[in-house]
Amino acid sequence: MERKQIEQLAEKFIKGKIDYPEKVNPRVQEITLRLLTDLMQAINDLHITADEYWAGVEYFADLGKEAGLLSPGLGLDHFMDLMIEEDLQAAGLDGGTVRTIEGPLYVAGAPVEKGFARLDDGTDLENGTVLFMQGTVYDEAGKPIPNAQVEVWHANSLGNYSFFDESQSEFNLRRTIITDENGNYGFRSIVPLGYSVPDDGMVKKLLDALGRHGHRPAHIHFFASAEGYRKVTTQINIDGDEYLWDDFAFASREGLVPEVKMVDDAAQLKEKGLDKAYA
Ligand code: MBD
Ligand code: FE
Repeated sequence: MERKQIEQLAEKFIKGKIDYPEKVNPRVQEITLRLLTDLMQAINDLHITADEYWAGVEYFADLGKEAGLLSPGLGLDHFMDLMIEEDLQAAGLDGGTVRTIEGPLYVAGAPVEKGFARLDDGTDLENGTVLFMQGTVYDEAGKPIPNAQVEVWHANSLGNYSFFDESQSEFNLRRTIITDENGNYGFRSIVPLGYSVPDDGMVKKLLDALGRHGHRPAHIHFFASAEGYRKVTTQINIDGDEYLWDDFAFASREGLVPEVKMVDDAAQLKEKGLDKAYA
């Protein structure tokens, strides 16, 4: 089909029949028109058969709640990060901790603690290695920010997240930590295992057809926010993971892989500078 005809059809389908002009959202209209045009063009160019087309419709019907997992798997979450960074750079607002994707597994409403928190409920200690992390929230000038919110969430030693894995207690491995008067936060938890997409799911099905794995390296998610500041969405990765630079979600980034220090007993924490954890 000619390009002109495809454009005319898309225009007709989206703008040719408007029954309630007062309800039209021009932005939704513009985006839908563009996506429909591009989709019809792809069907034309690739000679997508009717069977293939309907298999695609069925795929999306079955995808359901896994849409939030398809997006990172196709690299679109990371792409959105790069788009946001372009805008921030243009506005002269770049710098600071590098951002990376939120992923689909954040849950709001985690318990709030001041300064230091224990994230794990203690049930995963046979499989888990105890982990301490501490840090400071700084402004662009390097001044610590007291009372900043550090929201932390991560998977257990099997790579599963509370709420999505009903075998875990509510808000296990999820906390909001308010930085102390020096802008510091710290927490005790267990070392997570990298998440993998469900074996029986629709995302796995597509990844299989693309010859790709569906594993993430072990990681911990963060939102850091404070009044008068932009919120940053980021993660850290646990160094040494086999998928560290082979993330199915393309979210590993330079600057987000802190040094891991191994200790044998609590007394060594202080020697290694983990004073928050020792306290
Ligand atoms: C995760 O834990 C995650 O962080 C992402 C991006 C996708 C799926 C699971
Ligand atoms: Fe995650």
